[in-house]
Amino acid sequence: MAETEELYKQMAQSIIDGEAEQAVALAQKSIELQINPLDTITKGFVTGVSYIGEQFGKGEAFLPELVMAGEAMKAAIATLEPELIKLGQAREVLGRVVLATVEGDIHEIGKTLVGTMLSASGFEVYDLGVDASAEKIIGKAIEVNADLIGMSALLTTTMVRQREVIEELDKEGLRPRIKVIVGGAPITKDWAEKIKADGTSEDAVGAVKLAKQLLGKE
Ligand code: B12
Repeated sequence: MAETEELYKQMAQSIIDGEAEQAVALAQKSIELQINPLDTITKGFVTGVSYIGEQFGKGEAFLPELVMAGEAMKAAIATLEPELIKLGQAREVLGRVVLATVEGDIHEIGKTLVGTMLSASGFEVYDLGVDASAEKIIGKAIEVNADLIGMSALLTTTMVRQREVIEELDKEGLRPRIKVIVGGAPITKDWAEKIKADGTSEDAVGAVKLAKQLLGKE
């Protein structure tokens, strides 16, 4: 529908402009129009955040713009969260997941989205937030008797932390009982295999599918 396409464009633009209020208003409008919140995120808001990321990479956008875009993105996703939760119809607890962005990395938007989708699908999620050390992640996994650890890394300099956590888990004999999934913009299947993770996915819907597969809950 042309109207929906136009709305997606406005959503992307609100992120590019770092206009959190506008982003929230557009997210609310999408709810009124009963657009699938996952489409709103991927076809609308993510387009904007990807664009600003590219511009930043090319030196054509600067840190304050990145920060504003990040804030607008967070506000939009927070508005959509109740709708995302409605999407999943969790009836039983599928497993316990410890989720975190690795040490040295403060990107939280994708990780939080993965957490919301996992919760909505029936997983019990312990979200440790950002900049989480290996010790903190493993300690929590032991404490809550986790079935799965999910680690997000958005920087090429922090993705190595995922390997450190996996090595430490191996050393402590906690695998294969605890499965590990990794994700974030720079994470590839090759990387996941190389560090002996149990899998990766490039989006939140795929992360839920993967988690279910690994825990035999499909
Ligand atoms: C927003 C943003 C920020 C915001 C973050 C705000 C916040 N509260 O999270 C702020 C401004 C803080 C920021 C800071 C920095 N950033 Co930044 N940032 C971005 C940007 C534009 C978007 C990230 C995002 O939110 N995407 C939207 C979400 C929905 O997507 P996602 O995170 O990829 O998550 C999805 C998947 O990856 C997957 N997924 C994610 N996690 C997980 C986990 C699991 C287990 C699984 C299975 C799947 C999964 O599912 C998610 C949902 O679909 C990216 C560009 C990009 N294209 O990624 C740059 C980017 C990641 N940043 C970059 C840089 C360089 C920085 C800074 C170093 C800049 C600086 N000079 O200070 C700092 C680093 C600070 C730090 N120590 O972490 C670079 C990284 C380059 C590199 N190769 O390492 C990028 C790629 C921009 C660029 N092109 O240069 N950033």
